[in-house]
Amino acid sequence: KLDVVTFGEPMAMFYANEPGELHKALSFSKGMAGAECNVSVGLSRLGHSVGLVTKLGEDNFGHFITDTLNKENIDTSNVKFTNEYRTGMLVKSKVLTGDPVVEYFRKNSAASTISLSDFDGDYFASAKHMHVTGIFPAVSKSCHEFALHAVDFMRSQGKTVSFDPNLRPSLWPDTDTMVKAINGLAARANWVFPGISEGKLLTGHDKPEAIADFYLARGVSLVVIKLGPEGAYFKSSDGEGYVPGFKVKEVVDTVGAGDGFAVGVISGLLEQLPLQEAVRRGNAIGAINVMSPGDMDGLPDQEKLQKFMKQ
Ligand code: KDG
Repeated sequence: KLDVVTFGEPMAMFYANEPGELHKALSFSKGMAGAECNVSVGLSRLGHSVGLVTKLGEDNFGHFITDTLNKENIDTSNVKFTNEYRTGMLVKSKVLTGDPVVEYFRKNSAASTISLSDFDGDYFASAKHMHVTGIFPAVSKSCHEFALHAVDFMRSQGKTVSFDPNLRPSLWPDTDTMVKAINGLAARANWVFPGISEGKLLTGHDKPEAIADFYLARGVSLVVIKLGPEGAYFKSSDGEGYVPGFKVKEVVDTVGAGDGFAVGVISGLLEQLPLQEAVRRGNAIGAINVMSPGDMDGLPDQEKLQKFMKQ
């Protein structure tokens, strides 16, 4: 029995230790990346049981990833290994302000070969909730099919599904294809968490209220829009509102903030917090996450989270 199941492409990540152009960096730290991994780690640290479904290369990065997931108490019994393809990886620059540069080495990766034949309905059905991001459907056509099937399957089982668009234009052939695919998945989910600029691009609307209405009209029950340091806006049939963000001492790395936000909202809703409180928790974990260098180092346990939220 799992609280949450997710699927995606975990990668080995090398992030530069000194600021500057990526090709000039000489020393890197190693970590695990992948939006779905970040969300899994965050939920697990807060005490939820999580399973991650993926395919990895039979190589040192693949084993590094399963070791890391296992250390975080994430169920890896549905992770497959292949000898034919390699585990994906990425390198990331260090910046003093703004977003770092990310370069991928993931084309034809092991995870990109995931297809419908890998879908294990019993495993998915053992979870109460599923989290999906818009990255995995961008990885390959067969990954896109897998994502659509997983969402339809979970909904047919009466489970809830959350969706974070997580737009990665560099992984899509063009903007139109990306927008269609992402909105197609979003409309199938219960809860959708776009960033404000993603929401603008995906819906053609500028205001958070209008972006939320776009998805509510398509059958989504809750839309939470991330507004960066300003916090978030939420709307559902139970109500709507703005929830202010938390003060951040020093922004170290913005990557992973959205994943932290998803962790907060999903865990809050699974713990039956009032909607507004769940969104506030999303803001808190997003803020905590930008204060640390890797994508997931900062993700808090319940104690660290409560302490931060009391400040
Ligand atoms: O959301 C953080 C992710 O962007 C990062 O961990 C890498 O999954 C990743 C991606 O494909 O960009």
